[in-house]
Amino acid sequence: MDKPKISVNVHNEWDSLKVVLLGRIDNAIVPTVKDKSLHCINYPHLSDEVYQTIPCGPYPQQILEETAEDLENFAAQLRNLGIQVVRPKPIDTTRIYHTKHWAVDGYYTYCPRDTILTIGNKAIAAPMVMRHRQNEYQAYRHLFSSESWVEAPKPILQDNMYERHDLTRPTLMNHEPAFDAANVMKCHQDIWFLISNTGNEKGAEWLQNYLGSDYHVHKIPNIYLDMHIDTTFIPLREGLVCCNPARVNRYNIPSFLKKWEIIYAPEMIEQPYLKNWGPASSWIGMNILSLAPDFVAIEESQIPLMKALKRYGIDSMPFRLRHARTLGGGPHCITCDLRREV
Ligand code: DAV
Repeated sequence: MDKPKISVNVHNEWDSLKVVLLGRIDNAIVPTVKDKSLHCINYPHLSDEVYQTIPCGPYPQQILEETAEDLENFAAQLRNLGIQVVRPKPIDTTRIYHTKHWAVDGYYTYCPRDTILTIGNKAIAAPMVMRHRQNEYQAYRHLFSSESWVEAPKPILQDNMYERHDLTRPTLMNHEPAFDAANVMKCHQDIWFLISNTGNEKGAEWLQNYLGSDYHVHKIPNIYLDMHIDTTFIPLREGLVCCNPARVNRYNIPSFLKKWEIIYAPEMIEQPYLKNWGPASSWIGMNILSLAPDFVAIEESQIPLMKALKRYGIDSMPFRLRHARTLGGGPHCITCDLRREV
């Protein structure tokens, strides 16, 4: 018999976590089809020549094995807290996925956050910006009933959607709605949407239109152009947000955050990582997952950040995630909250 489907209930980033989706490392690869989408999204700063030399295919065996172990241990820690943990179905990332316009292989299911956006009682399969990830949602579909499942229209993603001549502007163009789910933070009716290489204006407008007038999608342009919102803003509870001090300051802070109390993240503790395998910066260390308004899951080496949070009454559950930077995913990225309760 099929497992019962998850009934989604998520209104913010901090209510008490009851059910969580945790990624898998099985079959993770860096795509071998080195097209313009992979270049402009994951490696915009690399020249054409250097881009052609980046490693691709399966991650080194040690990275895969240690990450599988870290994820199992993290799942056990979460279950010990009474949180239900569900996992993606392994997908064949080497299979070629094609549309009329292009053909690519896959990537991974290590970061469900990138692909699935839960708001209210819906799980939205995002209109992914990288061709290699357009089919990734298949790994998650089985978890949800048809009432809770929503698929955003798939963008066509022709070559003119990507442009990396001027890196002071997003490399993702605005011809059609496209965004990764990890560009979004949820704070009740206020939805924060980072305009960046992984989310465009039309994407924010599609989301606003889909959610309707009960919600306000706040576009956040000109703060961080690279990938995803969750190394820049981490809302911790109503009125308290952790910000990246290298990107956010009192001059560029979005006006809807003016009344919020801000914790500027302390300097990150650098994790060892394999250069050129992944697109993440050292700020992946501030990518934390709230378990409750006063309790977060955090990568174990980030002790200064744990101390900074403690001053605001927030305790930490440290856990091991040795290859967060190489794989481009910390605690927030590798999870997706499916149920939170007050
Ligand atoms: O700045 O390190 C990481 C992407 C997280 N999903 C950064 C982006």
